[in-house]
Amino acid sequence: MTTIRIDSERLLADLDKLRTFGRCGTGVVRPAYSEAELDARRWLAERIAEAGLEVAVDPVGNLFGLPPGDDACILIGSHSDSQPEGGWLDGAYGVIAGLEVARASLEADGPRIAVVSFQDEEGRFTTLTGSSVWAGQLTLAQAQRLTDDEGISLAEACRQPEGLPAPADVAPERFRSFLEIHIEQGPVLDTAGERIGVVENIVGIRSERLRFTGQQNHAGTTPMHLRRDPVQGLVRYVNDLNARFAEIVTPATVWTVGHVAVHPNAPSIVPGQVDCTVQWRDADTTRLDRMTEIVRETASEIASSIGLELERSGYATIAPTHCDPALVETLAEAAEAVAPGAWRRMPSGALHDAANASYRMPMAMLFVPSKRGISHSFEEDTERADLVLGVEVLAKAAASL
Ligand code: HGY
Ligand code: MN
Ligand code: MN
Repeated sequence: MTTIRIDSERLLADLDKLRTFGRCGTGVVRPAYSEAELDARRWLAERIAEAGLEVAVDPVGNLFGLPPGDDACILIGSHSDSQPEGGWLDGAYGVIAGLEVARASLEADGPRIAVVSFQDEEGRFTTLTGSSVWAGQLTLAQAQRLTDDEGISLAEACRQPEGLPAPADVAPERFRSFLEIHIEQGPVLDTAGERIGVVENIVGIRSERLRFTGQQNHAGTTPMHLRRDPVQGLVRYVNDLNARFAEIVTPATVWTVGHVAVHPNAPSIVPGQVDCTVQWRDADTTRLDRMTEIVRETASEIASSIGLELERSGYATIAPTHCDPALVETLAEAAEAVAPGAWRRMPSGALHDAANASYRMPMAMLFVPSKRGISHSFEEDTERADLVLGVEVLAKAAASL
C-alpha cells in the first residue's frame, strides 16, 4: 500500500490563502457567486492545475480537479462558499484537504484521487444546491429557477470566473467513492478532548419560507383589537411550534427560524408583512414528516386566527443518509492508527455535500474538533495541529482504498 505523505506547511498555507477571499475579521463572507467566491474559485483552479490535476467546472459552478487516467477514482472534497457570516474553515477545510491528498497521492504515485469544491452548499438558493444538481437530485433548470432571499434567481447570479474551461457536466460515474473531512461544527469532540470524529450518519433537513401578510397601519391610532399584525402572528407561531414539537422530538432534534424580514420594519408602523424561513432537522424520516405537518398546520391556524394571509414557498428537503459501513471501518482503522484512543464514531447534525454523494456512490466523513463547538460564526476555529492530524487520517484511509 502506498504511503501518501501530507505536506502540512502547504496544506496550512493554502488554507490561510483561501481565508483571504472574502475575509471579514477572523471569518469570511463568501456567498455563492459573489466576487469573493469567484476570486476564490479562480485561485483554487490555479492550485488544482499546479498540482497536475485537470481543472473542470460544471454548469452550476462545481469545481473539480481530476487525476490523469479514465478509471473511476476516489473523490474527496467539500464546498468553498460560505454562510452570509461564515467561519474560515466550514467547507474550505475539506476542499484544501482534498487538494492536498490528491496532489500528495499523485506525487507518491498512489491511488488516483480527484478533488471537488461544490457550489452553494450553504444554501443561498437551496440546501446543498451544487451537489444536489451534480448528484441528480435537482435538475439544472430547476436550480436556475431558485431565488435567494433578495429574489435574485440562480440563473441571474451564476457566473464562472474567466480563464476556466467551458462548463461541462462531470458525471458521478467517474468516481467510485466520496470522502469528506469537515470541522464538527458542534461541541462533542471539543468537550470530550478527542481529535477525530468518524461519521456514521447525517441527519435529514427540511425547510420552508413562510410569508404572513396583515394590515400595515399607524402604530398610534390603530387599536390593538383591530390590528392584523404579522409580527404578533410570528411570535405566537414560534411559541406554538415549540409547544407542539415538544411532544414528538428527541434531544437531538433541532428547529430554527433563522431568517426573518419585517416589512416595512419601522417603529411607528404596524407591520404589514413578515417573511421567515423555518428549518427542522432529525435523523428519522417519520419524525421529519410529522414535523412538516405541524409546521404547516400551525402556520395556517395562526394566520386564520389573526386574519393574516399565509403563503408558503421554497420547500426543501434532504433525506437522512448513512455513511458506507466499509468506508466507515476504513476511516476508523486510520483514525486508530494515527490518533489511537482519541477518536469516536458519531452522527452529523450538520448537512454536508456527502449526503448528496451517498445517492450516487459509497461515502464517508471525518470530523475534526471545533473550538467551543462554534460554527456559522466569525468565531469558528480549530487548532492547526488538529487540521493537520485530520488530513493525515484522511490520507491514510485514502491510501488503503
Ligand atoms: O447548515 C448546514 O448544516 C450546513 O453547514 N450548510
Ligand atoms: Mn459545511
Ligand atoms: Mn455550513
